[in-house]
Amino acid sequence: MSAMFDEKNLLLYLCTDRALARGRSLEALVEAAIKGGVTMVQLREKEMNARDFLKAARAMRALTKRLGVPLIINDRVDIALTAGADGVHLGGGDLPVRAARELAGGRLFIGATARSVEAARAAKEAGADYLGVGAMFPTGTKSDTVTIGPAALGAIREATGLPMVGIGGVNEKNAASVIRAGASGVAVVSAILSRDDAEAAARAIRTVVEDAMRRAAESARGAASDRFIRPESGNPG
Ligand code: TZP
Ligand code: MG
Repeated sequence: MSAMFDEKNLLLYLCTDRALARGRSLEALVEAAIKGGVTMVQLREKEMNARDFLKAARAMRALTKRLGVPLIINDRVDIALTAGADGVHLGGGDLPVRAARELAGGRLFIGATARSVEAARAAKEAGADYLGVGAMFPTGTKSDTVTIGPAALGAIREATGLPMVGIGGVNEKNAASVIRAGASGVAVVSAILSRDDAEAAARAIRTVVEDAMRRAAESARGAASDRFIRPESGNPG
């Protein structure tokens, strides 16, 4: 586990997809999204060679540093380390979490994709700081994924206690259900980047997520005080 990982970073996690920028500059879109309330950015480049990916990572590093938001690199530990990113996100076809941890030591946060309790336990054991769990809902952004839904995330949270985001088809209308299931936040691609106004889109999701977090905390406090009161139910006062 890296010393500096803060679960609050996961509140609204933007994953990039250059195809959705539709001619707009990805950096400008990311900047707008951060202004709207994005708390962490993952640079996700599936089409670039290593040189171009490194160049893009350095540009995104400069931007996110200026705006005070952590940067995660998708798939590539070497690029994350070279660009001075804060973390790396690893899926099934990438370096295993344990190997990435050996390479990076405490220099990177490590996020891992998990769709099952078994995979999530293995990622935790190997040293992952957080999990990306999905797909929550059907998505057109990634073809090789299955919809597992918020309840599966709840089971993974229960089993591991690790900080986690729900990803896949998340938008302002369904983000609250992901938080209620136990997520620390939501990871979003198209519901921010495919919108005409990325700042407003991010702000709308951030508001929903914070509201759902507040309600979840209130109901947890309510449940705790119920437990405290119940044994005294015979109390005449
Ligand atoms: N991993 C699981 S689903 C997904 C990724 C990268 C795509 C999420 O994109 P969107 O547009 O937020 O559904
Ligand atoms: Mg990957």
